[in-house]
Amino acid sequence: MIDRAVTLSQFVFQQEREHPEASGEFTSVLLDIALAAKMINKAVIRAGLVDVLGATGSMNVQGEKVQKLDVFAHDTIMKVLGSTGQLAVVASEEDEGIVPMPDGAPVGKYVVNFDPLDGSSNIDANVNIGTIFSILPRISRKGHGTVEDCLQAGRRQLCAGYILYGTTTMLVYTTGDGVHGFTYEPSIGEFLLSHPSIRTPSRGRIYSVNEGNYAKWSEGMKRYVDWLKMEDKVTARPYSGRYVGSLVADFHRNLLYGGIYLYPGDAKNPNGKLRLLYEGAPLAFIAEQAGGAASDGTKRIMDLAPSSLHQRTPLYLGSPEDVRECEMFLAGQHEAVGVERRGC
Ligand code: P6P
Repeated sequence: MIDRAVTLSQFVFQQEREHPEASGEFTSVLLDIALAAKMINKAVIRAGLVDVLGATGSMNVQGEKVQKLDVFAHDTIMKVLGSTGQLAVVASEEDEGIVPMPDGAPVGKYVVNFDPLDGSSNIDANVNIGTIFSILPRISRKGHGTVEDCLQAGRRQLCAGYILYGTTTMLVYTTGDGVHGFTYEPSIGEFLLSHPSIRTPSRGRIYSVNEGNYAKWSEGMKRYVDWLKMEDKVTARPYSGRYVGSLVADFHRNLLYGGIYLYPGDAKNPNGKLRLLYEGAPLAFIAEQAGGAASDGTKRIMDLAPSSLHQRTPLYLGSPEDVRECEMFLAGQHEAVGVERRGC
């Protein structure tokens, strides 16, 4: 129960006071990301109006260049983060390589990996989209940051979070001390604490996957999803299928309600579609901090050491009992699941 309005800044500084052991120095990086999120939010919620406002070609009524929203989001985050002096290097899903700090700008000791606007293809349908970010410590000693600074396992993250843009825009993050959600109040330009200490149910009743790929799935994956859809009161099946096609929206709903998000590898793409650095690792940190789990089907996502910036990974994310059962099906141990669930 929240008895008073607490802003994101007040909350993070309060956390710092309560946990003197936490350096918390990256707080200003988190608050800079929140600033960029407010700027992106303003553009995202107006995106549908650009045509209505009579944008002609690539210029809108204010005479501004109308950018693709994901490019705008990327540029906005780069503009805000590039001048803070806190970062050594950033990596964006929108850029092929790493982006060092501008020449002459101070080089700091943190690294940010981010997906500036995940699910942006949904914007024209007014479906929620999101920004996903990770803050890590640099490991290189001096000078500009390096690609190795970005290619660290998820367990090295100091902070991970996402912003979910929509009629209600939310920022959800963890620094390893639980997961906390803030709802944006545009009239005062603040993210206000609305979901302190989010815990995800140990088991859900929702599965989120693109079943259009069914024919390309492994036998274990097919068997798991078929099993979820079978009628069985003892094991609370069938589950409900809920798939927005926007990872941050699907993940956020399942985080609160319980359930599992699945993006498997398949015959065509053995490592699936989603990126380890920009999607898997940050959401895995959040899932685990909320009591959930995140796997690539056999291994913990947080333990995977990326070998390239845009490396993809199969992703099974959400309620721990659901993720574990999924792993058992993928490993061909599905008979054990039936026995386990009945407790016999
Ligand atoms: P598919 C959006 O393009 C995205 O990266 C995620 O936000 C979303 O969950 C997934 O891809 C949807 O992919 O193949 O189901 O359209």
